Amino acid sequence: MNAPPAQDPLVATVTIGGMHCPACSARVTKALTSLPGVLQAEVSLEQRQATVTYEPGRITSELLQQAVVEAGYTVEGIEFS
Ligand SMILES: [Cu+2]
Repeated sequence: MNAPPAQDPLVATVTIGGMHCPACSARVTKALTSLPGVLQAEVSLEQRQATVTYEPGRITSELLQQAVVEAGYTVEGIEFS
């Protein structure tokens, strides 16, 4: 048997303002995936949302917001599910 699995990853949905084109969404994707603890970030330009999969306990709304703002965009809402 393999080692016991780590805790199940969690998902946050971030609504982002200021994205206009695929280069924008790529920039946001890169900013989010570079956060320690983030496993995956899928950014939808059309829906203006990022779906962020992360390891429990390693991500806060402040960290998500900071990454997006530093990339040059705004956060309009964050939902943890
Ligand atoms: Cu753009």
